[in-house]
Amino acid sequence: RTLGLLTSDLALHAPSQIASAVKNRAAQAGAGVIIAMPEQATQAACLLALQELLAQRVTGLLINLPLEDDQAEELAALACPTPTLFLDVSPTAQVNSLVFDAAEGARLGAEHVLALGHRVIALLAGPPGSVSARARLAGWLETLENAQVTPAASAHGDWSAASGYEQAQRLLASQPLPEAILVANDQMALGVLRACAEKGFAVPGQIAVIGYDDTADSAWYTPPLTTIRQAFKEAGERSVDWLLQPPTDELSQTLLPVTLVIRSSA
Ligand code: IPT
Repeated sequence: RTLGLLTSDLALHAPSQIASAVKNRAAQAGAGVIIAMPEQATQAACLLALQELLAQRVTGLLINLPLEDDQAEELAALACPTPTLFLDVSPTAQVNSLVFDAAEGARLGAEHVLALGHRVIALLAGPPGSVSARARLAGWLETLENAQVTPAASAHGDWSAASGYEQAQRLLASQPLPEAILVANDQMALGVLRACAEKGFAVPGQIAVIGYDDTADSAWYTPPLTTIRQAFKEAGERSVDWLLQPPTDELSQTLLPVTLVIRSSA
């Protein structure tokens, strides 16, 4: 048995940690994993990569690419009857999915900074082309709105630490200075922490910073990062178990819980 993994850029921590868990779990079960990583996130590139995996006779497909509903549905139709599971789609897509609860994660993060008493809150979202990035942003906005707080400033990064650093320059130049920054992933939060340190802003004393992911290194940032935990290892393992023993016929859609991990940055 061989599984195919179609993944976002493995230079990013979250997809690489998922891939690692997938590879390990599959190996335990005596199955191999072939990895395809389309260079561009276009639908044409995704379809091509999927066809290449199918040509290698994979017995199951795991798709960890940010996809709009119609894109995912088109890939699922092409893959049929090979069991296929999507990890980065909206729960509204009519495909088999195993996704983390973005609305809940965003709410936990925003409520945490509100509970700390902060009202001047800046947002650093992920790329607008990512469904998960948009869902996290929507969750923040809804939670802030319920508390009658308007975001003091907002920006979009591309998930990388470099983009977090760049966008933080803008957020940190806004007046009044944000008391807290909600960041859509830990790698961008790493860049934000660096920008704060360079400008002499104490975290969390002057600015609270909260990330999202809880990747394996986030406890080792300075200061250790407060973040939303997505249990990537468990998600990778469950995906493999599902693909090796797919339930019959019915659409299988699982929403995975996330948790707030309080460390020292907020
Ligand atoms: C998502 C991560 O939260 C983000 O940090 C980035 O790595 C992104 O993946 C890459 O596509 S997790 C995904 C399963 C929604």
